[in-house]
Amino acid sequence: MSNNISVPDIGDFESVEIIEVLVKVGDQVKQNDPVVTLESDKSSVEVPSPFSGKILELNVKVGDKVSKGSLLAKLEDEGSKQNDPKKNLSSAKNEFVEDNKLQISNSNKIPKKKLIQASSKDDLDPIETREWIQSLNAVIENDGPARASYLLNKVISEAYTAGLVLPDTRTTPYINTIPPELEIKSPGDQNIEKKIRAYIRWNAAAMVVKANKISSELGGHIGTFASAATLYDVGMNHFWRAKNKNFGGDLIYFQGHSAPGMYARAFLEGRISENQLDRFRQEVDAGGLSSYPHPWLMPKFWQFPTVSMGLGSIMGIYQARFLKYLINRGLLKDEGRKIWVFLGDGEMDEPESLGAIGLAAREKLDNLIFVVNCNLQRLDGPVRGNGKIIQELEGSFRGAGWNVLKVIWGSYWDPLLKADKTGLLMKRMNEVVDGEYQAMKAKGGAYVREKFFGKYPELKELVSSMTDNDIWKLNRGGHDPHKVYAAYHSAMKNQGSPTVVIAKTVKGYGMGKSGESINTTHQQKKLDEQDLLYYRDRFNVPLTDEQVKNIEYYKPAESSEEIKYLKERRKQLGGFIPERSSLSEPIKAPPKDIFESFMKSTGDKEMSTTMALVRMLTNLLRDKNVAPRLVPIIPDEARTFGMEGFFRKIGIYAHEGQKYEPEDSEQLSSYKEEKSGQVLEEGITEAGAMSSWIAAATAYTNHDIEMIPVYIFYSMFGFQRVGDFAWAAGDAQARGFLIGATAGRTTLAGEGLQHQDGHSHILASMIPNCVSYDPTFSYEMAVIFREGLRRMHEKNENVFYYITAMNENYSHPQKPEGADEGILKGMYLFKEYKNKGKIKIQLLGSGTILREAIAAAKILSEEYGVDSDIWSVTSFNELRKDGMEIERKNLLNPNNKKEKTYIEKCLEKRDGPVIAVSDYVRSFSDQIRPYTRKSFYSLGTDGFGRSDTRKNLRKFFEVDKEHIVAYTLSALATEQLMGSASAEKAIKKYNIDKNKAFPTKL
Ligand SMILES: Cc1ncc(C[n+]2csc(CCOP(=O)(O)OP(=O)(O)O)c2C)c(N)n1
Ligand SMILES: [Mg+2]
Repeated sequence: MSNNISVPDIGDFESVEIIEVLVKVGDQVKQNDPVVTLESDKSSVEVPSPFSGKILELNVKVGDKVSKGSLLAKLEDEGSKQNDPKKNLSSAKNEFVEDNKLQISNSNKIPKKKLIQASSKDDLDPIETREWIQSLNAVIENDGPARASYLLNKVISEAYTAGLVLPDTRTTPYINTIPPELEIKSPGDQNIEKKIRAYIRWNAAAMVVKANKISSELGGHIGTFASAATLYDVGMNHFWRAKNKNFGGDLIYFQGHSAPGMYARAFLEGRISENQLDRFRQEVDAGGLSSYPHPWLMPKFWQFPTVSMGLGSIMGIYQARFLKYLINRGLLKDEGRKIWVFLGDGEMDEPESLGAIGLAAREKLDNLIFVVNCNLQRLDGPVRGNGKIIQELEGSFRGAGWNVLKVIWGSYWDPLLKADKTGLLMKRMNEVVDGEYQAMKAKGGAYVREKFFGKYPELKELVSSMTDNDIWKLNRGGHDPHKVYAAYHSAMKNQGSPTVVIAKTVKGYGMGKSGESINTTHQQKKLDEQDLLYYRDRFNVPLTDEQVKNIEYYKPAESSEEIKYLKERRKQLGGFIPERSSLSEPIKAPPKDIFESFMKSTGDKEMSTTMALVRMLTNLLRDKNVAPRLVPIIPDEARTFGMEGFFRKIGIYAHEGQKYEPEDSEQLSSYKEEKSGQVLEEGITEAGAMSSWIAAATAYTNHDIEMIPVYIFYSMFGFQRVGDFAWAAGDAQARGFLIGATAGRTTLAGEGLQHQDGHSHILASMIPNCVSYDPTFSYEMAVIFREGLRRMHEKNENVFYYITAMNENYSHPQKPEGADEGILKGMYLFKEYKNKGKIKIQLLGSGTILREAIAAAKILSEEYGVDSDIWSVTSFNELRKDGMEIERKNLLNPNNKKEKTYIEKCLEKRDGPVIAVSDYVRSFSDQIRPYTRKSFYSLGTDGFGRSDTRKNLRKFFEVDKEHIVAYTLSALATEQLMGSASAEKAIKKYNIDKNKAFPTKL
């Protein structure tokens, strides 16, 4: 029996062209193997075979036009069933049920918590209140917390039904989430850990103070790590598992300006020398330590650049999501690895910090743990003087669906809270604002007695037997290793949601008058002798006064119990952290034939470079080495770029699969979500998409697997929108492709000022390891893309590619013989006009405007007798890099024969001035001006964009063929290579308005 393979529902398109036939008669195909590729004027899509079997008959050829239902081929049936979307659906449903089970069983783990008795002046009937509370306690006692929660939920539903206004439940009281009786105790030796922490604190402060003795230019921070030392130490001693050959490793995003603390620990571990500590922030001669976590500067140490506030948060979230993606796609095994992200409370104001917490909850990222160090201060002063940052954050995270663990009070508070039968202490804790809490830690025990406890006589009485010093010792949760341990332990166990540990600390903890909890703490980097002696005494660091005055570091002997303990703990946890390494295998670059079709002329067929790129990616999905590693990342623009064919072909990643039958399920490009889906369809979040890209682009080091991320976006919403992420990507040594689509100021016609990009290449050029290209033709795109794959993913060079792709359709010529090298270096000779032989110009063009230059050259030759060499400049940026480097070399070697820049080699034997044109601002092409050693005129798109047709826009910005002709003739007159009459004639002929203002002023 035979089966027909016909064109399925292809959406809105009628009569689309077949551009590839991927099977022959006699071929054995499997279900879902591609049979033909169809291309509309916007996108290309493969038609998969609905069955397995042998091709009996082919009914179409390349160039044929087909519509829904057209017969493509006949297949000898092998009895395989058609792809059943309903089947996928039911498996997704099963997963859903499983997930729900997880949540239900989780809810059994709600900690048993005794409610305290409530009483206040607002309570009209305290006896009744007590009865309610006693009933609840009885249910918890007898039937367990699950039953108690059930009953409460029922009561709440009833209350809503009765129209009661219920209290806002986003926040819980201002006490620790985990009650003392449910705290899991640390198995560590607290005495030794305390000593280790003291030495780390000391050394971290000493390195900053020492550096600033060398020069106050060097800067540094003491107060941040001083507040966070316990939060880090507990993780290092008990939780964070390093990467080694048996385990992938937990990933820790350290708060950027707490870096001295990490160096100080690495010093005790023997990984960083005293000499290096002495070189904190003195990196210019090798061997110094970088100010903040910078993998570029310390590539074997730091993993994540975090110091630009807010980036760590969102990059950590997408890192956790990408880890799940790799696991769900079967590329990594699930080892229960965790991503920990340390953040400052001030930092949480960055939109990026909270911007993706919804995604983290939605994706059920239980591999993610945030620790927000709430020392209540930022740089200038309090984070929320009039409010409570911890409560505010709790509300945001709980509202988003996170597991929130507040660690507010240290163990010294436990007996007081226990003794507080009326709830008054908790009431006082709730009503004091952060500005007051900060002042209390700056002003001592007597002040706290008066201001905090003194408000209510009962509370004053509660602490009457305590000395001021006892009151001063009432510690904050983030400084109590027991509380921190219990929270981390609970965070590690949590399933089904991400966790945030919100810890309350004191900024500049231990710094005393010089910087504890005072508004200027953040920038305190100098401690005088008295301050240092105080700091030593506060933490019992065994240094003599003399040693303190000399600001010596403290490191006990290798045989000491502290060093042995510290090393043993790390050994148990698999090695040191942070440490950066890569064990990934390179990916073999695909054979040339994958790209071969792009090297040929497209004849009359018109297409955009975006379409060419999408076709290239489709071809790459047929390469067995590359296909599984490709990570297409799209921020809700797949249809804009003609990539909807990817949805069905490789699926959209969705950790819960697809729980619904998509509206377009019958169509070839239907919206298919899958647990093992490959496309990261990010929705409208450039920051999120970029964070995904960075996670994939650094998978070679963080997960030891080389991935090939290709993030495609509107070029205007690229570097301009997420420039700081791109900079961090460079620091992190990302490898992957950024594709700025719909690029150019005049090429994206109708969209107007905010969409039209005339400068993304300039922004790209600022990132030292970003290689950028503005290709015109599909063969240029193919040569560049292939080389990118080879350099980054086969040769593992630490560069990333930015390539612009356009949406203008035109036909593409065949690749000129031997053009490859020039395409990659940045320019090659595309065409020469040498019929007249007298006057000549060098016409340089990039992107779509090269085509205007080509058209102008024809006019100049035919109508004005001007010859030209037309150069396709694929990268002004790469040419500039070469120019700068060679020029520097020549200047440094005045005795030697001058080396030539690549541009010079291209142009030295060519006559005439240079006219350089692009769809970007003039400074893009101006970059190469000094290296051409010729008179140089640039035309570009300086000014705000606006909506109009391409033709009108190019006229407005004066980059159309008519302006190129007129300006060229005028330049030739300026150069005295011809008279001015021709230029005047052309200006008149093309109606060029000499009185029009310069476009930047319009
Ligand atoms: C994007 C960005 N803006 C500003 C800064 C400068 N800066 C560094 S630390 C800091 C204050 C940080 O306060 P917080 O997040 O509370 O951290 P803490 O030191 O208190 O732990 C500021 C404003 C920066 N690093 N990044
Ligand atoms: Mg802070």
